[in-house]
Amino acid sequence: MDRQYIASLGLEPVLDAVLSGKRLTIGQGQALFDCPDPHVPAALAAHARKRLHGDRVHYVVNRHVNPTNVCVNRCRFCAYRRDEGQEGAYVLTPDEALAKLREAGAVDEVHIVGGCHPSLGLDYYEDLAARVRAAYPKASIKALTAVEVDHLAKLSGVSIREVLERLKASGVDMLPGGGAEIFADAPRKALCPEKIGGEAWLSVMAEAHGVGLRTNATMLFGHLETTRHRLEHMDALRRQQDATGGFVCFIPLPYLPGNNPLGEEARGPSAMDVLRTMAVSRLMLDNIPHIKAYWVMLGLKLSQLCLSWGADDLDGTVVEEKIGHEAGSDSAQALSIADLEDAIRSSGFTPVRRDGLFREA
Ligand code: V47
Ligand code: SF4
Repeated sequence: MDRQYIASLGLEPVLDAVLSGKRLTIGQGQALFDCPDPHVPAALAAHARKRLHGDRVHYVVNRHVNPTNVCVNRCRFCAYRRDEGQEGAYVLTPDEALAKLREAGAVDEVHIVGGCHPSLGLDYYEDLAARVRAAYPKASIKALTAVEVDHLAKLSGVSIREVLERLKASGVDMLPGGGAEIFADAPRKALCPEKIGGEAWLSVMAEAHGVGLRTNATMLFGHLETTRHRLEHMDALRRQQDATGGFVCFIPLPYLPGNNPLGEEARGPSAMDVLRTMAVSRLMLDNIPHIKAYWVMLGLKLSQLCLSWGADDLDGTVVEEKIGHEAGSDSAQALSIADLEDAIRSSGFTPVRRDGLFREA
């Protein structure tokens, strides 16, 4: 793709910024969303991705554990939550959670996330994390979103810092990126009015970074938000990253419209919108090292394409996933190491097995 062509689309300043590693403005991000030729953001993101990661694409051998689907919040996009006592509501005992983990065999990452239960306090999660740590001394434990941490602080009557310190002392290495949704007030209030706001989410993450935990960050898109809201979300994350530096990976999550109260009021992003959002994420988030194409929500084939649009991670073997599948994801429940490596190689990249913190495993 030549300079003259990019200049003819008014994007020469964006090209220069990308080539010199200069931070893009929100306006430049908007120009990439609005560019009539989607191959331009693709080519620029591929360049940025190559500079950071060469032809490497990461994956992780992991297992998800969702301790409970009972949740006091009622996010309208959520197909997973249940009220206490409702049919299908469950809480795993730590023994049951450990048994589920053992079924998966050896793993390099354990991902623990669930609902905000009205009475399951911090003790339960400390016990669970400590038992996972004892059973998997070397695995990364990625547990509890900023929303769950905030909920536990309120429920157990302790500060957010204390929750984070106690989780860390029990063996937790990092927090997953969930609960960020979209920071902008208007769509956030319409989607998940009970959930902590964007600023509070960022503040929990800042405290987590402050106690030495690393974290991921997500963005749910393709529902009620505009592309401007997405750019503001990315801008807030990179400013937080400038200040506290603990974000490891950004995960743009496509809204899935199945079995939830929001339903077809929003239809989810098109494949092209997913690809473009991956590319813009890679280009805007100059200080977050990794961009994940989460195959569970995207499907494996679209995730493979994302690798040429800025993503450098496919996530993992996973084994059992509830949040996306209850919302209508028709991707598999699990992939083998061979499946993931084949998917990466057949997309033209070199697979790299990693742990939760992106250390080679
Ligand atoms: O915050 C809920 C999303 C998230 C729907 O950190 C939905 O490595 C699409 O954050 N359509 C939880 N998305 C999952 C999550 C995650 C997943 C994998 C890896 C990591 C990581 C984090 O799931 C929620 C919400 O944004 N979600 N419902 C839905 N209908
Ligand atoms: Fe609860 Fe999380 Fe579902 Fe919101 S997305 S209702 S916080 S389980």
